[in-house]
Amino acid sequence: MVEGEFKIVFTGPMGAGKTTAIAAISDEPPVSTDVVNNDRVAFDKELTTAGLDYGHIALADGAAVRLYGTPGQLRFRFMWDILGNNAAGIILLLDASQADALVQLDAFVDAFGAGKRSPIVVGVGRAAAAGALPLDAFAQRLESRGLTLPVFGVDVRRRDDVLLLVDTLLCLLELGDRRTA
Ligand SMILES: Nc1nc2c(ncn2[C@@H]2O[C@H](COP(=O)(O)OP(=O)(O)OP(=O)(O)O)[C@@H](O)[C@H]2O)c(=O)[nH]1
Ligand SMILES: [Mg+2]
Repeated sequence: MVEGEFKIVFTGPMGAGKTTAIAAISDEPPVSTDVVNNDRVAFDKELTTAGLDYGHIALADGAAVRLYGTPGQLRFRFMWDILGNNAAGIILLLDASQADALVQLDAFVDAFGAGKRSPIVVGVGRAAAAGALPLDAFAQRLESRGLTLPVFGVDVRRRDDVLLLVDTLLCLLELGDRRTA
């Protein structure tokens, strides 16, 4: 059983679904800092996060989870460090239909300490889209770097899918606690 309060950070490139994922599970409507997206070339959607997302959930097992979302755009890179500071764990969201998804995987894993500072769980969206990279490609890329991180196919619009990522992260945290106890 997991107890206490946890800070979890959702990160990943623009359009991967960080804001959507937090909205899908937060007990209250999340705080959002989305502004009009002026970079429709990078990702064609109406809004983009300029500061952070914030939501929270109380889990049945007694854990209170604070959910933070980073911006995806590189010009807000400084927010990754601010939000990643003191995070218990990281949920990295990627979009399998983007050609550079594996490059993004490397970049975000490195930016958040490659799982050495805090555990990372990877959620891959749009895996069923035409031309999407297979899930195995993400796991293999990590393995080729000597990293074993859980990789799940998710639809960030679905509460259960996002909760699976959170629960997996909490399990990893509990395991880490036991190993150091
Ligand atoms: N059709 C479809 N839409 C999806 C899927 N997964 C996510 N989306 C949509 O993709 C968009 C993701 O946008 P956001 O949640 O703003 O993404 P973000 O990661 O917060 O992006 P930034 O804040 O700009 O970095 C939302 O409109 C989701 O509804 C999917 O599997 N299929
Ligand atoms: Mg966002």
